[in-house]
Amino acid sequence: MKLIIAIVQDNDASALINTLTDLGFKVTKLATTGGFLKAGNTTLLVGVEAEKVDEVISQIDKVCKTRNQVVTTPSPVAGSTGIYVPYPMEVEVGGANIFVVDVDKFIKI
Ligand code: 2BA
Repeated sequence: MKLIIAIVQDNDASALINTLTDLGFKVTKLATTGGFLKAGNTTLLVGVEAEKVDEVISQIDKVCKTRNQVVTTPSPVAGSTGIYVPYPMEVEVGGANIFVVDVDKFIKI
């Protein structure tokens, strides 16, 4: 058995959960926060048999879209002045970041 950990954007989460559950996959949704943007994202846990991993990844690929997001970081005008101005920077946030890990044991009681 494998555990798919997929970090997706909040905007795609509902559609992806619906798609996966309609196909019979079991999904757990976690409300998470990205370390860089400090913005909310969604982490999905999907436990599946090894032969189903590719099917889940292909559904994630179909639903989740890459988007550009502007993040404003304070940037020093000059090192010695101590004055900071907002500095907009565009980052591309992935459709999904996916980890697939081996499950030693799955117990349902
Ligand atoms: P965040 O950490 O908020 O990152 C959002 C986006 O900001 C990233 O998109 C990336 O394009 C950019 N970014 C992240 N760290 C950066 C840095 N040090 N310098 C410049 N740009 C940076 P994604 O790579 O698609 O990541 C989306 C979200 O997936 C991340 O949100 C984080 O929550 C998660 N994630 C990505 N890679 C991960 C990893 N190796 N381990 C754990 N979580 C990860």
